[in-house]
Amino acid sequence: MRFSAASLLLAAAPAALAQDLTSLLQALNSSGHSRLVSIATQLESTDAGKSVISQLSSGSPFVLFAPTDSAFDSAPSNITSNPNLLADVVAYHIVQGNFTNTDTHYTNTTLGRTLLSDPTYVQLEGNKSQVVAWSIRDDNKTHVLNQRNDSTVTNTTTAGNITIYTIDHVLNFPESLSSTIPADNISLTGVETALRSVQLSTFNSTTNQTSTSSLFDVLNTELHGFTFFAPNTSAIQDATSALSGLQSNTTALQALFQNHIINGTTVYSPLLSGQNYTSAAGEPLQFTLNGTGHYVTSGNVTAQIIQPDVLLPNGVIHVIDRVLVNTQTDTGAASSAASSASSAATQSTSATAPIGFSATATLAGPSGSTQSSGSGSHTGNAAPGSMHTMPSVAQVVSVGMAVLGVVAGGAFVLA
Ligand SMILES: *[C@@H]1O[C@H](CO)[C@@H](O)[C@H](O)[C@H]1NC(C)=O
Ligand SMILES: *[C@@H]1O[C@H](CO)[C@@H](O)[C@H](O)[C@H]1NC(C)=O
Ligand SMILES: *[C@@H]1O[C@H](CO)[C@@H](O)[C@H](O)[C@H]1NC(C)=O
Ligand SMILES: *[C@@H]1O[C@H](CO)[C@@H](O)[C@H](O)[C@H]1NC(C)=O
Ligand SMILES: *[C@@H]1O[C@H](CO)[C@@H](O)[C@H](O)[C@H]1NC(C)=O
Ligand SMILES: *[C@@H]1O[C@H](CO)[C@@H](O)[C@H](O)[C@H]1NC(C)=O
Ligand SMILES: *[C@@H]1O[C@H](CO)[C@@H](O)[C@H](O)[C@H]1NC(C)=O
Ligand SMILES: *[C@@H]1O[C@H](CO)[C@@H](O)[C@H](O)[C@H]1NC(C)=O
Ligand SMILES: *[C@@H]1O[C@H](CO)[C@@H](O)[C@H](O)[C@H]1NC(C)=O
Ligand SMILES: *[C@@H]1O[C@H](CO)[C@@H](O)[C@H](O)[C@H]1NC(C)=O
Ligand SMILES: *[C@@H]1O[C@H](CO)[C@@H](O)[C@H](O)[C@H]1NC(C)=O
Ligand SMILES: CC(=O)N[C@H]1CO[C@H](CO)[C@@H](O)[C@@H]1O
Repeated sequence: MRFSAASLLLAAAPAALAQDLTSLLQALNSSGHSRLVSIATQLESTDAGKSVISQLSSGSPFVLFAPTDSAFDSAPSNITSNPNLLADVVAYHIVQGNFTNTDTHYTNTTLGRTLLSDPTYVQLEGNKSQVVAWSIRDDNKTHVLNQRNDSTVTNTTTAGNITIYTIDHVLNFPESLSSTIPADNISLTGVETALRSVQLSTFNSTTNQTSTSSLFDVLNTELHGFTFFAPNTSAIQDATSALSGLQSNTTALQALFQNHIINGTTVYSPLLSGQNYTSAAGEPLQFTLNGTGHYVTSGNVTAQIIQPDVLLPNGVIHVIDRVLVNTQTDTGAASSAASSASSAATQSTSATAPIGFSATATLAGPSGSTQSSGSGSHTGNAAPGSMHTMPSVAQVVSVGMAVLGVVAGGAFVLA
């Protein structure tokens, strides 16, 4: 019987932890998670695995996304064969905090911080650990966002302070911008082309050398902690004339795209509500939430966030429906925002509830009368079937053709 293998694990655990671990393993076993129970035993073979088990059994509240046995059967085989990867995978299924009675329907996306902090997979500011995002859809089911397979919670139970969400797939970690763009069915290929054409000089204080990389490479690998308001491909196409007007002005194009970025801070959607941030160009970014949705304003352009919380290893994207055509800059404000972001990042915070919960709880008010309806075809993450799944080959080809059209028009070809 699988559970007897786990008694080896229990024997190795400190007595104080053993009781919490026993009740957790029993709960998992009786809810049919025998693979997860045996994986817990496997975790004892590595330091990273032991650390995950000891945090989980510390008595602190957690939400454990518990994949079913068949979810493990259909997961890539390297997950279970590589003990270090396995520890990271389990860590990504453990969310810190008690999420009961924390009603987050106001933004319709709930995010919690996991135990996954391995720098191979996570490069957020201040070495923060990665988050999981989920949403309750019209089918009344909890769907985990940004997954290759639609992943839903099929049962909920508790063991001590741990809430167990049975899930029908093993969750995958957020992938880099370059891997995320082709997998995204809301279409960011237009903005990829644009970002690749905008060069940015960066000063490396270790080597004292200035080097040039494209804004795409900066977001893909160089920045640790950022928020990018990414216009979708049709927004880029709608702005073709404004963008072609700037094509010979490198400074203006740089400013325009930096006005879509918060440098140094990963701001998930619940934290946007009612807040102001400074863009990487030093201009104010303002956010509003009303009955039709979530909006961002820069200069005189307001765009709607149509897919929030596309998670990346080193930041987050919110997909928007218009280009924020603002070429204003304020370099002083930009560098002071970046330096306060880096000092804020080092302050440790304990994750005990959904991210942004206090902000949204205040905004939602007692009656919840201003709750976002998130209706229409543009609900992004909140809409069924709009998740981060692989588009069909036909979709990829048609988007590719559309982008080629924009490029052939010369909008992003810098002299
Ligand atoms: C849900 O979990 C409870 C408690 O472990 C268990 O009794 C029940 O059979 C489970 N239901 C399903 C559909 O798996
Ligand atoms: C659950 O958490 C509460 C408060 O955080 C704590 O007092 C209690 O001991 C914990 N329970 C277990 C079984 O660890
Ligand atoms: C979801 O729950 C609501 C309220 O309980 C109910 O009216 C609705 O029919 C449910 N929808 C589905 C698809 O079960
Ligand atoms: C979470 O907190 C609520 C009180 O807000 C408490 O009733 C519940 O038992 C806690 N859940 C767990 C799993 O600790
Ligand atoms: C700066 O240069 C050093 C040495 O080449 C390199 O390790 C480091 O990653 C660079 N920093 C950035 C931010 O590119
Ligand atoms: C970089 O410049 C600073 C200040 O001018 C100097 O203290 C430091 O030694 C230089 N580092 C390198 C690697 O040249
Ligand atoms: C380029 O754009 C910047 C910022 O909008 C503006 O100040 C500057 O005059 C422009 N340069 C040219 C040559 O048009
Ligand atoms: C955001 O900026 C607007 C306009 O400057 C201001 O009215 C508002 O009070 C600011 N909000 C916050 C939370 O600072
Ligand atoms: C972010 O801020 C840092 C520190 O001021 C700066 O070196 C870097 O160029 C900025 N990146 C972007 C994309 O603006
Ligand atoms: C919400 O705000 C947007 C942008 O300001 C506006 O276009 C829209 O009409 C507003 N919706 C409601 C219901 O107030
Ligand atoms: C927005 O501002 C730009 C430059 O400041 C101006 O050219 C444009 O006409 C303005 N657009 C609207 C809709 O006000
Ligand atoms: C658009 C959408 O999915 N809205 C959902 C937001 O969450 C509530 C439940 O909290 C659902 O009832 C809505 O359908």
